[in-house]
Amino acid sequence: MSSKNVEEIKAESHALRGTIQESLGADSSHFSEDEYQLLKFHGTYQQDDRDQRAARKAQNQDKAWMFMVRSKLPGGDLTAAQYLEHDKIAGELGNGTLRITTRQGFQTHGVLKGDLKECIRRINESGVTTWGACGDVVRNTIAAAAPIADPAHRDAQRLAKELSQAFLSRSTAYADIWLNDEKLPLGTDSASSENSGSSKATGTDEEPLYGKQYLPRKFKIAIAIPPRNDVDVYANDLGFIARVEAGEVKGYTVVVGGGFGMTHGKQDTYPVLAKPLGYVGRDQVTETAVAVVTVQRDFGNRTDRKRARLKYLIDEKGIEWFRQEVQARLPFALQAPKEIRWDTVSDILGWHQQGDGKLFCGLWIQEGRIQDAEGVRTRSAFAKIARKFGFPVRLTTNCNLIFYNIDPAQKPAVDKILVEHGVQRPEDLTPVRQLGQACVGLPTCGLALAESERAFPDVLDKIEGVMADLGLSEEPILIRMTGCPNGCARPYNADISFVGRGPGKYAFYVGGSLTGERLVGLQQKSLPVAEIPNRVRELLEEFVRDRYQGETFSDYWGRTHVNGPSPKPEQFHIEAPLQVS
Ligand code: SRM
Ligand code: SF4
Repeated sequence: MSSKNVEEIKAESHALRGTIQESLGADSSHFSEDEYQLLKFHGTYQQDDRDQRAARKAQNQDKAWMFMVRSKLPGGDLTAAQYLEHDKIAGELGNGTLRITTRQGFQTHGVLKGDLKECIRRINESGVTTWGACGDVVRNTIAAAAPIADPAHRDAQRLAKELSQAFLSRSTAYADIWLNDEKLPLGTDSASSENSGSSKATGTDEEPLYGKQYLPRKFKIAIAIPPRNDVDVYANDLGFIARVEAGEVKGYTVVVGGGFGMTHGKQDTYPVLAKPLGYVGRDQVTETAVAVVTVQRDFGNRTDRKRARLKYLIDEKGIEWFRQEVQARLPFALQAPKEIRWDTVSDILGWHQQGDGKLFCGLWIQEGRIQDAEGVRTRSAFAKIARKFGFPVRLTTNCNLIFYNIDPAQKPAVDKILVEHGVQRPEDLTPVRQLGQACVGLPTCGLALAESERAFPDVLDKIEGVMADLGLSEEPILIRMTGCPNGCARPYNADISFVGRGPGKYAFYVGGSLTGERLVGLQQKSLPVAEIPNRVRELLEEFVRDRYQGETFSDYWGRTHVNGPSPKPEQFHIEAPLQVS
């Protein structure tokens, strides 16, 4: 363990350089703790294969060190060439899979230290960056995914790229370490396309926005377009919700202070949904974002990282105080937030018109893992489609993938490739399967307490069995799982969720909603995985018995239960019976 805290490491890092360069060239299997903290800002996490940990320890061997590399894709957009380069890198330098993340990014797992520089350099050469994909900065900006070509979605995508550029760290450390010292000016279009969100260094170590210590903690921004909350906007530190009139975006309602991380049993940590702050014109969005981020930079907690997210600052000081602080940094007045109505957090899957005569095809990916498995060769299918047709790709925060700009005449040929490779047709899946999501978890995540991505398909098989027994196969119920309480698959606003507590054990939560606007409550502190089907059966039997005709599980729960006014920390830590209204 390092003797320094993260604030000291950042302050002494020479704009995020530390000794990464030296260690990269050294003949060692991994980096030091201080370097590990700084590496995150460069978009990579040092990990070890946890499946091998016990056996290697028993044989007195070092951990099986490896790296996860996270590509930052504002709005989830990438060109076919960028997709293909990620696919190639995953095969040549990673573990042969590509993981779509719950923030529209890509993760390559299993990269060895000796290949790290090549991996990051090649991602950059394709016009995508990993700079700021992790660390105490503004992370990947997510944006509503589809339909593609209507003015609102086009604007959301443009805005994601604008915000991404505005919050890119200006330090040249990244270029110096990973890009063979080539220095490309910020905003220069690389060979890629305007889709890439590409970023390279700027030729300076000054950080006018972040300062020497960067932000107190990670910071997340989302852009949503009602009525589809496909970015789960309320889970973000800062959200912009489009106001569309006569097909045009007039401005954005601003919501602040969402965040899901917590620690089991630590009641001063808890998930929070973002709250309304105001409404701004389209041309005022970036300035507003800078004002919000800099209030968090100046006032956020820098002594306790568990309480350093914006949500705690707003809880401590109050939303009125926060509004005044933001307002004081703006040359225009924040207007009153607009009323917003949501339908769902789901993606639009399958074939659809994109708004300009072309089609898009939304494809469901099991837990976002693009791979070739027995009978289902998703990775080969997608590479073939990207190579043959050159369609651009958009990733979604539900970890699905969209090919777009497809000429209707090309549809049969695309379908043929999908069928030949055994790729699941979304229409063959139950709504529960289409909606469900699990975080990465074991074996790569160093924080996982229980299985997640690897356990979830089997858990859902069993839940689907229960639902079929009860005649509920067509019901849209949002079920999510995470391997620990950090909340990476956003379990705290789902209908039903399982949050890892220990091997084979999950905290069991119920009561979020299909629109992402309500938080769950704890039902059972520790539920063994084998008991999940019976526990869910009990819950759904009550639903079948008490629901009004046609009522969704979300609406039924909202009508019959009170999870407590949120944020109410106890509701996530104490197994209190929920009040029945
Ligand atoms: Fe996350 C940490 C994976 C989205 C909250 N998250 C981690 C790490 C890096 C573990 C670590 O710190 O060592 C995980 C790496 C696992 C691996 O092996 O790949 C990890 N988080 C992920 C991804 C890949 C999950 C996935 O299944 O896709 C998502 C990457 C998104 C991206 O492209 O940037 C991911 N993480 C989220 C989200 C969801 C979101 O942003 O919409 C959350 C909840 C929202 C929030 O931020 O509050 C989330 N991750 C966390 C936290 C808790 C933060 C907190 O405030 O307490 C941690 C732990 C931490 O930061 O200390 C964490
Ligand atoms: Fe890892 Fe926990 Fe995030 Fe899952 S929720 S990826 S186990 S940190």
